[in-house]
Amino acid sequence: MVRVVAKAILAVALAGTLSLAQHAKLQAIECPFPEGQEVASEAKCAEYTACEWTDGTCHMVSNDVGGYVVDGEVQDNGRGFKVNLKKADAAITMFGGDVTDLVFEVIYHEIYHLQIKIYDQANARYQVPLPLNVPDEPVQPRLYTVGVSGNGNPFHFSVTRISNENTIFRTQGPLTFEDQFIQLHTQLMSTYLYGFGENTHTSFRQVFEPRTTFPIFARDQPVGTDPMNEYGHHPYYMVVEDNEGNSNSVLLYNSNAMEYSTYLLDDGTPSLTLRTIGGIIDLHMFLGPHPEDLNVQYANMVGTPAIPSYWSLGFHLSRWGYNSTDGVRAARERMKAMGIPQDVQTCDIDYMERQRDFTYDPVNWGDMPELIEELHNDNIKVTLILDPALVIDFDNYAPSSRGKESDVFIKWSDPSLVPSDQEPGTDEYMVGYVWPDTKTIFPDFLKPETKTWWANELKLFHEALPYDAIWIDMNEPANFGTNLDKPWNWPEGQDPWSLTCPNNKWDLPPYPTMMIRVGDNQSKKISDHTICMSGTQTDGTKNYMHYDVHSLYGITETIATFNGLKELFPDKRPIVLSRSTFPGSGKYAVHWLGDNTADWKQMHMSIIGMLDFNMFGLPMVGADVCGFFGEPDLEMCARWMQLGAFYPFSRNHNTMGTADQDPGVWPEVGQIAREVLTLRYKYLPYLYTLFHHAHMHGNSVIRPLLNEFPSDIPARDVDDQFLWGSGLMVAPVITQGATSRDVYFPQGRWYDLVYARLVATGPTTQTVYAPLDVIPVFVRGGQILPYQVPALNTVESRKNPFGLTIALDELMIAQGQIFWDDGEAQEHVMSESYMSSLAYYQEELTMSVMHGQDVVAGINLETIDILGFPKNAESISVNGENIPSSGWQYDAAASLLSIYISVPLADELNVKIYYENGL
Ligand code: MIG
Repeated sequence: MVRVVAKAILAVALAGTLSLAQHAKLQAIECPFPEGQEVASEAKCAEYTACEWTDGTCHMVSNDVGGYVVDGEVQDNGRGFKVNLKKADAAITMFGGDVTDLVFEVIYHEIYHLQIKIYDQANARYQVPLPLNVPDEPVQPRLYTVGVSGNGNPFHFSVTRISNENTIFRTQGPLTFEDQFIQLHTQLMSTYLYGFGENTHTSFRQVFEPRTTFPIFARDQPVGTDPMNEYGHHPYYMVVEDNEGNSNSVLLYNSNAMEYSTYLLDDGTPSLTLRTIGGIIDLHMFLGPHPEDLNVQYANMVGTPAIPSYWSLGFHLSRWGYNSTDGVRAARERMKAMGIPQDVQTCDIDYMERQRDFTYDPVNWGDMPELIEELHNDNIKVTLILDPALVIDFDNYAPSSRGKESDVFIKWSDPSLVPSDQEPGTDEYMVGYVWPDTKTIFPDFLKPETKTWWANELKLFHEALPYDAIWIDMNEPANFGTNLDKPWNWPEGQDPWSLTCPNNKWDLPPYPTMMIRVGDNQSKKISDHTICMSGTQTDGTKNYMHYDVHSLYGITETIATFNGLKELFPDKRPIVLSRSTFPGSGKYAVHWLGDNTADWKQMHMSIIGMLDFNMFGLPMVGADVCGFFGEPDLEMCARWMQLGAFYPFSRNHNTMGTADQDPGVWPEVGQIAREVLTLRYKYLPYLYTLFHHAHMHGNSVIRPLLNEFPSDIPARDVDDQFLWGSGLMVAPVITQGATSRDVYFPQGRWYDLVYARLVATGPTTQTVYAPLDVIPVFVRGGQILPYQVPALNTVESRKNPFGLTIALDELMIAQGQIFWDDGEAQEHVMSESYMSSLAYYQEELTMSVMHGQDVVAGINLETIDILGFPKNAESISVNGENIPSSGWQYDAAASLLSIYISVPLADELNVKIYYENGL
């Protein structure tokens, strides 16, 4: 193929007819049936003119008949180019409503970033109304070229990496662009495909054989192992292209219900089908070239992650069903009795009066203000849950009546849709039913008035209960019993009722995606367990169908809550824990991975979820430690506490009606939790430094091995181990009864974090001993990790002296950084933050302080552990002066040199070690 770099356009003339081989290849491009692929038959296939039955498969007709034809010459506009497309044959369709005239538009953004849009020439269609960060002017040079077929030819396009001619995107078969069904197929460079969420995939690497399809649409769907769409909407994937680890990533910026399929063509070519049932095709492609570069590039476009307040990196304890303030006190007492570190106590919906937001139960939680005060005096922060649905009780419930005054609730898109049995006096609001015992309405968080009203409610609530953080649940949004006779929790004795959605194009789309067939979709509808797609929302300028903006509910509520807390605590970082997320949520939110079960398989899946969300630019993530549903036994909870100690967001949480599972419940788990959380607290300065990089640059915090070792082929399949940044590798035991596990060590030296001994020099796989009280954690040679003497909470630990873990590589070199600030200031002012860089080279450690000396006043650096030091030192000087020989210790068995000093962290430091080199 010829590459035309100058115009960046490659005209590919496709032959009018396809060869037999091409036909065979295209048979893999499945024709999708709304009822599911099980119904495939020749007769069924014949119902769709866009489909063809050959050799027992129903597949899309070939591109020259079924797709679009390039209609005119390419128009270059300096920023990229456009070309018009025309439907090849109007008679060929899946569900009708084909858009006849399309625009294919390429927009160059950064050296590594381009955007490709395909949209209706004549009529504006819905587009995601949340802005992305793209440069005003395109940046040169470009790592890519885009090729599109020439005038009059069947439309296809490709994107090529210039440096090595890797074709990172090459459409295959026909493009389908109908009002409510858009489908695009591309071939991929390899099957090293990662990402897409939020869903239930059971391996980090996606599966191509057998063909696998997953839905994407925000939904209150607990974790399981079948392909299911869960709480968030992240149509973003990454492919590692070749042995060198060149990688690209692609976001389909579209919020409609979707699904994607991964499969192999008959000749083995890895392929991907993307389907969405609204909006436009809006692809953002990134060229890395390496996975961690992609993380940075993507995060910069959607917004880099929030820097969490320091205390939120501490341990959180939670459960649904403490049932009273005394229930909380008892759990807190168990933590104290066992000496288990804790920073946050969370209260779930059982604190509320009749499960109404902004209230607390006067009977069992009557002394909640006192409880919060006690916790605060104990250095514990308090997180309270809120649900989006508010009760319709305008006379007795002020938040709703104020909301009505400001007109903040979601309405039916047309007055004729208001059901005749809807609660009187609810105007055109869409009425549903969730946790409270009366019907509810749903705030429209896209609307500016809603944000103001919500901020005010948060403020009034804080006057009653001085919380520190807000947890927003049920924001897919969840509604109970939609389209069914009545919600499962409908009050006894009342006539059955439920929110029932109309039969129109929004609530009964021709292709509702596979989501209606998976999980607990009882009504087999897209509106199942949520509100009707026929709702209307507005951002003040435009109106939107809920059909289009459904998956934005979570992010818009997150932003409203974040900004509300910002006003409430002008000098503090807001902490908002959200269940539903969308690209860009990481800038505001903490995320937990939803309703999991106390199950070993799900413990493993939590690592996958955590890796996914780091890709999605939301590194402050974790799963419910010890499982939400079900009851863990001692062993499982011990293992999960160990793994959870390395989740960025570390919280033990549990459902209603189950036995307590906080670590203090079992003395043995309590002991294990104390040890492992103490280890976490010790290395919080390292974790915090990683979050600083995430916030400033968009880096991941939790990394899959492939981000650090992109050309290491075995590392690409590892998803039961993960890294903290580039320095620490966690290999948790997630198998029942195991007392050891195999660990894959990529290239380099790896030391045991606790025992400071060299364990492996990779690449190698080794079996590591891990009895119940041990979680294998390794420091990577070449890294310096800052730490701080731990304490029972971060208020205390932040006052303690620092230390350094220096892990030497083969060349006896190591480096690192320390970031520090007051841990909660809203503005992340660099000049007021402490940053030092650490370099160890030729037996000399230098710490250079860049800025922020004031913020570390009074904190000393006291211990320096050098791992992999060959023999004892003869003398050691600190800032040019020899220290007495009592100032260090050498453990020959571990090859560990420990140096004891006491110098202000604010000062420059030089430590020089003299030892007899050689024999
Ligand atoms: O329908 O607030 O995912 O963490 O404990 C259940 C009660 C509602 C779901 C959340 C879970 C929380 C629970 N909530």
